[in-house]
Amino acid sequence: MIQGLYTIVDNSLTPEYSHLFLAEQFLQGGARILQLRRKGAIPPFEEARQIMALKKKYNFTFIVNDFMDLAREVNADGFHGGRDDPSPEESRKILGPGKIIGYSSHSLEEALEAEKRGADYVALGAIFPTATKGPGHPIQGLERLREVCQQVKIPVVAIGGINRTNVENVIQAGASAVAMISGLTKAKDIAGEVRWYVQHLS
Ligand code: 3NM
Repeated sequence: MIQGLYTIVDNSLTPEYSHLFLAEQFLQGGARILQLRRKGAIPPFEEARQIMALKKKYNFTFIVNDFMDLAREVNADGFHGGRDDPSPEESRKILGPGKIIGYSSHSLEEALEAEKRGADYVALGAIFPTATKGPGHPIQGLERLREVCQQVKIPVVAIGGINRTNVENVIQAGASAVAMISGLTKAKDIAGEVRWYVQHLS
C-alpha cells in the first residue's frame, strides 16, 4: 500500500550519514516505505542487503530506485524507475509477481502512460522547487498535481520540495503519499521529523 510518508534513503545532501544510518532513523521514526536512491552510482549490494536485514526488526516496504539488478538480487519489495529504465510491464516481468513497480513522471501524459503500462503507483515531481534535483528541473505545482490525481487511478506520490509548511496542501490536492529527502535527512532529529509526518499523514 503506497500511502502516507514515502521516505527516500539518499545521502547526497548529507554525506556525513550512511544510507544504513538514514534507513534506521527513518524506521525508528515509524516509516513504512523506504526507497534506496543513489543517483549515478550503483548502491553497493551490501548496503541494500543491510537495509533489507532491518526487516527482522521493522515492518516496512523496501523499494530500490533505478537499479533493477540490485532490486532483484536483494529481493526488494519493488523497483522505482523512470524514462531511462525498462517499462513497468518489462520491470514486472524481470522482478516477478507480487512486486511493486513505481514510475517517475513529470507530466500528466507520462503519468497516464505509466499507469497504462501497468505501474502500481506513479510519482509526480517536482511539486515545488528543490535543491535536491538542482536547477532546471520542471516544477509541477499544486494545480498540476491535482489534475494528475484526478485523472490517474493508481496512487500518486508527490515529490520535490515538500516540507511541514506545504504538506497539507499536497494531501489536499489528492496525493496518496508524499516522498521526501531533504525535509527528513536535513532535520536535526531525523527520527523525530519522520514521526511528525507519520502522525500527521495517518
Ligand atoms: N525526484 P526533496 S524531485 C528525487 O521530480 C526527486 O521526480 C523528483 O527531494 C522528481 O524532498 C526529487 O529534498 C527530489 O525535495 C526530492
